[in-house]
Amino acid sequence: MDNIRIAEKFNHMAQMLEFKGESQFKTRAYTNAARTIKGLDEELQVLHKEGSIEDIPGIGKILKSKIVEMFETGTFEAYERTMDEIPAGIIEIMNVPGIGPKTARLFYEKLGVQTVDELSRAAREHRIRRLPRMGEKQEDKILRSIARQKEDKDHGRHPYVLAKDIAREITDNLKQSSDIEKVAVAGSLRRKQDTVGDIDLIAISEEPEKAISCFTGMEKVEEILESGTTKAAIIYPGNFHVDLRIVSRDSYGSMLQHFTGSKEHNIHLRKLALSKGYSLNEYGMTDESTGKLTKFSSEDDLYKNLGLEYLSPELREDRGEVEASLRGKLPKLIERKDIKGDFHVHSNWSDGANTMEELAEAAILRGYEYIAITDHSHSTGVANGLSDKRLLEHIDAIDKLNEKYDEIRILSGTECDIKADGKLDYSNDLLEQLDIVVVAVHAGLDQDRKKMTKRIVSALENEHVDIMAHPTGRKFGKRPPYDMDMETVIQAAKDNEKVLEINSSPWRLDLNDINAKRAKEHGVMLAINTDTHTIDHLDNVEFGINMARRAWLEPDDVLNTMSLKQICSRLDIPKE
Ligand code: DGT
Ligand code: CA
Ligand code: CA
Repeated sequence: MDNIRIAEKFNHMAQMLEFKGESQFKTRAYTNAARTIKGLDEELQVLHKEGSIEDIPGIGKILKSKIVEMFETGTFEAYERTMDEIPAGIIEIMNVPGIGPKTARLFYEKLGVQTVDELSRAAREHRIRRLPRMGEKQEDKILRSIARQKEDKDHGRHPYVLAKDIAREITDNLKQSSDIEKVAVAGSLRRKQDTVGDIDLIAISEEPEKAISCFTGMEKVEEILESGTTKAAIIYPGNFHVDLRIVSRDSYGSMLQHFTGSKEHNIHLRKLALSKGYSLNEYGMTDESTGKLTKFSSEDDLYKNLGLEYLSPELREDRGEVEASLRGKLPKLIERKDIKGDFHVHSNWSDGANTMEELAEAAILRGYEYIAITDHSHSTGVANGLSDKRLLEHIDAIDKLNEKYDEIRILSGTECDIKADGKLDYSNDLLEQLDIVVVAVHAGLDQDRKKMTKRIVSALENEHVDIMAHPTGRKFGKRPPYDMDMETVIQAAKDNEKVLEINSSPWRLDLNDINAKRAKEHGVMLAINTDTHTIDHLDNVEFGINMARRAWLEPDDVLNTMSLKQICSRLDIPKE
């Protein structure tokens, strides 16, 4: 452990003690030591060997013993104990820039706020401004800090689609080795999170060292970070950190489960195991009274032993899945085969690459019953949006095309702009002539929260509107979501019986899992659309399904699992 990390731990300890209301004397000892350590020219490890740690001003016997403890274990006992005493979310609150231990304590004591999410809700509900020394300004500042911190966290993470391709390339490579029996993806990538921090792989091998050198010896490896006897870590092009762990066949299930996570899910499982008298870790389950270790070669067995139904990796986020599994109430998650069509597709009439025919045939190939062609409206000038006149021609062209195909129904649609004032780009008379109206925000994204929310809500109140596309507007690497009140938008969708989109573009994934789950809980239906601009994009539906599964969606929650007949009656579309 290096000086920087040791200093960070001491600073962290000081924060926690201050939160607990311990004496200044105690907290200062830690912050002073941290400052001193940061300023040292030599590593503490070296000073320790020379026996001169205690010569450092401000570091006495007690702190020295903690430093030595950190050399050995990476942490110290008092630190871990204090961590356990404080709700995990509080630590995160103290990490929000501008919020120190005293303020965190105030929020905790007066408002019961224990997580960053709760804090953000309290600010939005204007409960912060009523506290002493707080006001409207502080509330705004807190919300901005939380948003900025979230962006920073996302920074350095990779979109799922890129990580998936890299993982595929590496696993294909490893599978060729005769020393590797099996290789599997774990971590956030297996849970199909929208972004991943690093890639985690697990391999079964009877020759761990050979397996490791096969991994670290791959041609494209840019840097070997670690190369041990059972685990290794490398940097792969694109700044991908990849971890590999080698396991034996008999504990494969335990390892895979552990390194699939999430961390929060694992913590919950460990608590459950403890309540039954077992301790659980990556090697198996140990009977606390006899000390007997049971290993698991499959995840299925592991979950069964805990009295749980098997949990799809997408659900393992500690968002209620363990409780649901205990009650036998897990959702029957949606699958790709449930999808019967797509409601958001662009042709070369606006900014798509393909003709309507090509799109129809690609949809037939995928076994779809319907596809909506939703070209842009005229405000989106850059995307060659359709004028009123061209929209009418678009409708005619689709009518003609429908005469040609028996296998599929082409729905005439639009992706209509919601203008800055909330009005739509086409008149109601025009919208009425379409089978389906998808609306979206494309310009004026920097409106304030109130305006943007109102803008979207007024679009959702239009009787001709069916679906709100990419509701938050985020794009990985390009822009964060625009500022709007999701809760209000979801409620408006509910009140007006509108559908919210899960945009499957791997650069959007919007709604994300959390918002889509919230929408479902409010009784709002979702549509998994691809926003296709070239026929290959139709297969992006896979990424939308990932989000939907992470949001606990079942087929009945998703509009495009309905048959054409059901769609026609729900959307009031003439059958022929
Ligand atoms: P990422 O890489 O940030 O997208 O997220 P994960 O979930 O892949 O996290 P990672 O790579 O740090 O670790 C992989 C899994 O290993 C994680 O999901 C659960 C398990 N794990 C790692 N560290 C801990 C820990 O401190 N406690 C527990 N219970 N599990 C851990
Ligand atoms: Ca990971
Ligand atoms: Ca990792």
